[in-house]
Amino acid sequence: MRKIIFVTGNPHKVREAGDILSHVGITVEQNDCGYPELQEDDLEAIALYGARWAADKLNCEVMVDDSGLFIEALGGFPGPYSAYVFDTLGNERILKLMDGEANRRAVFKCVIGYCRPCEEPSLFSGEVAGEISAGMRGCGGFGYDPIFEVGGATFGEMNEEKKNSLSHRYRALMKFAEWLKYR
Ligand code: ITT
Repeated sequence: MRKIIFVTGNPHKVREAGDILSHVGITVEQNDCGYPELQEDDLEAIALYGARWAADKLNCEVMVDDSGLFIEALGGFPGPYSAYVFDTLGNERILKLMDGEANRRAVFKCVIGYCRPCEEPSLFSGEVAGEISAGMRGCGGFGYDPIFEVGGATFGEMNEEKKNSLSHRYRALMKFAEWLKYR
């Protein structure tokens, strides 16, 4: 098994990535040293900077994950600000913003950044289209999972195996694992 340091403060991401990557011979170990999150409009720039910064700081190969929920009716909000908005508003108030809104379409995106010390980072993105539910449903998962619905069920209502077979994170990590095979 190849072990990769996953720099994140979010243990839920580590568990999901660990489950997904275990099927392709990779284990992940969390390091929560944190990295400066640029105030950028796209997840790619945040992941790129974070991966390079963490590889140089820890002097080993690392991965980071920057994710965001983009709600169409809200012009892509909260997008790259998803962590801040989750901490300040939370799911209930996002649902209030969506009150009476017929267009419930949303996309969850994940960008994995990978880097080795003194090398250029590589990025792998994945996304899944879904809808913002009318209310919070399900007690699985974390973050926005109770309000993000795919095929009639929220991520919060799915078991881990189901979410990890179709999520934005799964899609990004599969591209990463495929690329890593030859590195
Ligand atoms: P790190 O930056 O330390 O990795 P974070 O939780 O701040 O951890 P993000 O900025 O990528 O990570 O996350 C944006 C927000 O979206 C944050 O509130 C997460 O909890 C949430 N989030 C990320 N992935 C999610 C998923 O698969 N399901 C539900 N919410 C998710």
